[in-house]
Formats: sequence, structure tokens, C-alpha cells
Amino acid sequence: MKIDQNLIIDSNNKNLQTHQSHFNFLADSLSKKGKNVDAIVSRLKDFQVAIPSWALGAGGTRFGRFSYYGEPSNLEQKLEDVGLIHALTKTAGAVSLHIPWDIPTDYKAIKELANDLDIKFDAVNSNTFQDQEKAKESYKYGSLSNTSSAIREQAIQHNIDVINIGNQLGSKSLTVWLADGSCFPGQNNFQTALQNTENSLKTIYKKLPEDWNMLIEYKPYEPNFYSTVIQDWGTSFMLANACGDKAYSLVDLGHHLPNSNIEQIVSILMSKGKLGGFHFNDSKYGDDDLTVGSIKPYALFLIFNELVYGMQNNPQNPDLAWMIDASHNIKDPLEDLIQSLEAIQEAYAKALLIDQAELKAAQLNNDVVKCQEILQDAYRTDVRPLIEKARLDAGGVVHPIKTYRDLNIRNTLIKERGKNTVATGL
Ligand code: PSV
Ligand code: MN
Ligand code: MN
Repeated sequence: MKIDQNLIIDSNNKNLQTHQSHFNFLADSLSKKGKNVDAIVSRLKDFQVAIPSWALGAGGTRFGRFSYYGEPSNLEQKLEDVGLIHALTKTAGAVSLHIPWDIPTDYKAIKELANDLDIKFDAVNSNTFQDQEKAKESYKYGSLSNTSSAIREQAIQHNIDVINIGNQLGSKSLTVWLADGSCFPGQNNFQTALQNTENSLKTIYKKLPEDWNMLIEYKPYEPNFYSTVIQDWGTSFMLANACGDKAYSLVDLGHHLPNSNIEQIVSILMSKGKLGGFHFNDSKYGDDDLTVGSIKPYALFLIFNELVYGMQNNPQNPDLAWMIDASHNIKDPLEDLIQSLEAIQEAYAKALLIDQAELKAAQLNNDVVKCQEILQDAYRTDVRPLIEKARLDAGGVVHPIKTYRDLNIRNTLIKERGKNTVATGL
């Protein structure tokens, strides 16, 4: 299914007047504060976040999975779903594939479809956390870190295959997330596991095309519950440095122990030019993969403050690969992704309102109260009309969730694809 442009125009006509009066009011008050509203709207318009192919089906836990029906069951349908979100929001112009779940059968056709939907291929993800059909070796006790060289070689070759697949689609980076670790004390030698991982990553790194990056994700626990080989940003940073200039750390919001200061991690990595990618989600307890901004929106805003600062002041850091990494059990996945995109745009817009020069002056004066006032004044601003304006200017809709429901998209997908659908994914 593809949304007819006339339906987008009809939907906007219903909401235009209210949007306009909200926008005028906000633009007026921000202009009086010296903000450049057009520049903020234009930054929002340019901001694109990749959708992971595995978030398009209703997620699950180890206890079960409840289908939402009409989910995509092949790569073409996954792209169509991203196309739907992008047509409404104009902020989801990229997809992140997971191999082997998303191996194209016809590259030319897939590229044409993506092009037609205005979707780019973002980072490709390898999978060495599951045993693949007909694979010779098992990852039960680890992949790139395994004590067996045959297993490590199989995992290395898989990553190289993923690079080759991504290269044919126009991707420019490989994301490596490893489940490697141990469940019980004594099970692993920490030093050997890390050294093996470093050697394996270096071998993969050597196979990166010239204009590619490697993004190394970290996670403190799960599925291993005693130790994870790449447990934190320090380990990921060390490995990225060991590999070379084209290797970077990737921060996934859900991959931290409770109360970690993620904004500080972001800031330090950017100052060292080593933050390569970002996975958005939200969590209360661990890697909950909840809707972005649903639990800790202020923390998200503080992270964006550091990202904005870094984007302005750290030319040594590359452009970031932005992606949502969430998986949902009880919501319509497309509605959930739209909510996440909205929360990301909101945090970004609020961070763009911060006067960095004024903040710096207050910091130099040790005016703690003023520093907090500057941040909170931005945070308390209802920036939604700015996001609506950015969406409208880009050809999207004023209220994506409302339009999604008005257009009865899920029911149309169910009619097209049936009720018996199970998307591949986490
Ligand atoms: C597992 O924790 C995970 O959610 C990681 O965040 C990866 O990015 C994702 O799966 C896909 O491999
Ligand atoms: Mn992730
Ligand atoms: Mn995760």
C-alpha cells in the first residue's frame, strides 16, 4: 500500500488552520526571544532517522508474541511500511536491514522500490547471536570472541558477507552488536574473550570499503547475565581505536545500567570524534526497547543538548547514523514508530532552542541557577507546532497518528496481507 498524495492534502486541509494559529503564536514568542525559527524548522526538516526492519512487526518477549496482524513478511513489505511512515512524517527516510533476515532476492527491484519511496539504506546489522540454518558452527558460547577459531572465522565471514550485501544496496556502515559473554563466573577468561573480539573485529574492519564505517555497539548484560564482552562505552571505544579511523562507538539508549549519565557518554565520545551512531528507545529497567520519550523525556532532551553541542563544536566527529531500535509487543508497530519519531523531533527541537553561548557564559560565571533555567526554559516550551511546520514543509502531515488512523492504514494492510503474518525479527 502507498498513500495517495491527495489524501495527505485532504488530511492537512482539516488541520491547517489550527496548526497555523499555534505556529504563529509560538514563532512570535520565540522570535521575541531572539530565536531563528526558520533555521530551527529547516534543521528539523533535514533530520532523518532510520527505521530498523525488525521493528515493523509486533515484537515479543521470551514469554510470547502477540501479532498485530498485517505485518510485513518480506523485505518488499518492510520497505512499504517504512514508506508509509515516511510519507506521513517525512523523517523516516532510511531503513536499517538485519542480515540474514533481510537478504534481498532481487537487488535491482529492491533498490528501485526504496528509491520510489524515497528511502535510503542505512547501516546494515550482522547477526551472530542466533545459529543460522545449515550453519556449520554454533554461537552458543560466543561468536567473534569464541575460543574456537573455526567459530570465530564463521562469524567474521558472516560480517564480511553482510558488508557485501549492504554495499550492493548503497549502505555505508556495518553495525556490530554481539551477544558474546558469559552467564556464570569462571565460564570465560575475560582477557581472552576481549582479545579474540578485537582480533576478529580488526579482520572485519580490513574488509570495509573505503567509504564505509564500522559501528560497535555495547551492552552491559542480556542475553548473557554475568558478563558481556563489549559491556560499556569504554570497551567499545577501545575496540574502535584498535580497529582504526573508520570504526566508531554506537550508543543504544537501552544499553546502560540504571541511572547512567548517557548525555555525558555522548559528549565525551563526540569530543574524541568517536561517536558514530545512535539507537533510540526508552527504558525503565534495562533494554526494554520502549517507545522513545515514553519514560524519560527529560533525559532524552539532555542527550540532544549534548548532540547539538557536539554537532556544532566537534568537527572531528562524523555525521551520526540515527536509528530507532525498539520492538513492541502490544502496540501497532507503525503507530509506535511514529510516536518515537515525534519524541525524537521534540527533544531535538527543544535542544535547538538552547542558547549555547548564553549557557557557556552562565557556566563560566558558575551561575548554577541560570544554567538550569536556560535548559528548563527550552524544555518547557511546547515545540510541537515547529515539528508540524517542518513536516508540512517537507510534504508530510500535521498529525501523523491521527491521519494514520483516519486513513485506516492497519486495516488496509490486514486486508492486503492477511491475519496470519509474522514478521522476522527480535
Ligand atoms: C539487542 O540488544 C539489540 O536490541 C541491539 O540493540 C541491536 O542493535 C539490535 O538488537 C539488533 O541486532
Ligand atoms: Mn541497538
Ligand atoms: Mn538492544
